Amino acid sequence: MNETDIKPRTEARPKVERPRLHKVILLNDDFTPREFVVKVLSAEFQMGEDQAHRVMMTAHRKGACVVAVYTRDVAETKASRATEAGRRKGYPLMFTTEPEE
Ligand code: TYC
Repeated sequence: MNETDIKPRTEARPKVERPRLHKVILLNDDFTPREFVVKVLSAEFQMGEDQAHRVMMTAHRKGACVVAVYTRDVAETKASRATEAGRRKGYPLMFTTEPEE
């Protein structure tokens, strides 16, 4: 076989797909103080104060706001940690996750 011959592929090459990303969603409630929501968003989602404030206000006005997207494990861990931070203070603050389309 010289250099120009093409060697047929012998190994199977299964189609790989990128893992689906999952959204972390912040839900509004009537009790959690706004400043506390901003603090949790900054701490858990590495957001600047301004962006955290915009996300909080969007959830406050519309009922919910997408915070960020991650692989499923990371999204679920961050949503649990952020929800737990509110629960420790006795607030009903809630973060959920759902797969992107
Ligand atoms: N609605 C809350 C209040 O008026 C503030 C708030 C905003 C709570 C966003 C949750 O996801 C939230 N104190």
